[in-house]
Amino acid sequence: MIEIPARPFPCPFEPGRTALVVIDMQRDFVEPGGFGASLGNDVTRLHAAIPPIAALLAAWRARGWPVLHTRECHRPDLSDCPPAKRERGEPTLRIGDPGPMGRLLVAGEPGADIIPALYPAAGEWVIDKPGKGMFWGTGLHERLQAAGITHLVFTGVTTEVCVQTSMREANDRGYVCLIVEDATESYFPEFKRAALEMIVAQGGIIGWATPSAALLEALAP
Ligand code: C5J
Repeated sequence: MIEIPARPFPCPFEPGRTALVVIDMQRDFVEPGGFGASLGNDVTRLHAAIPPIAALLAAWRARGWPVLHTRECHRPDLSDCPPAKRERGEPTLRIGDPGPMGRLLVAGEPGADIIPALYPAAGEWVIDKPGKGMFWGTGLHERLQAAGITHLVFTGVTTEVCVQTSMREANDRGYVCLIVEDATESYFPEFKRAALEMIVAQGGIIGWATPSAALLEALAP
């Protein structure tokens, strides 16, 4: 067992039983013309998380540790996209509408895929999820248990939506959860800050937080 310097206190880390989780680093959130942009967001705000995630992916891959990517997307017939989700607000395009990267947030479309800089390597898990959280409707808990994974390191976008929801779901299921502060981003810096504070408040009520440099240094041989 390794201890990672973290807030609110050092975080236990089990080599080999800790999956790196990369949440929704999809073209639809990160590139112009996708779902994130259709909601009026400045997608360039998410780009700062790409180099730290790439560094963490390299560290996990070098050690042969488990990596899990998620994609928020729906079946082409949208049978797993509730009207309450699709019809909300006044976006320029809705989920399932055709855009410059194909139909928004639809599985198999170019926009729903992961950005080239962080593309999954052979053998890494890719979980398609219809919700914000990675456990809802995915069977992921059973797969993680079968693989003996007990600890999760969270990265990806957006901090206060899919990352925080997934981390809360994981915390409730008994996983030790660490979020990497510079490997997650939001369209709203103030929401990112608040989400990180919520996670570590009250003695780490949802989990731990640390910068990527501290994590990588603690893992160095
Ligand atoms: C959002 C996500 N923000 N991946 N999805 O709708 O955070």
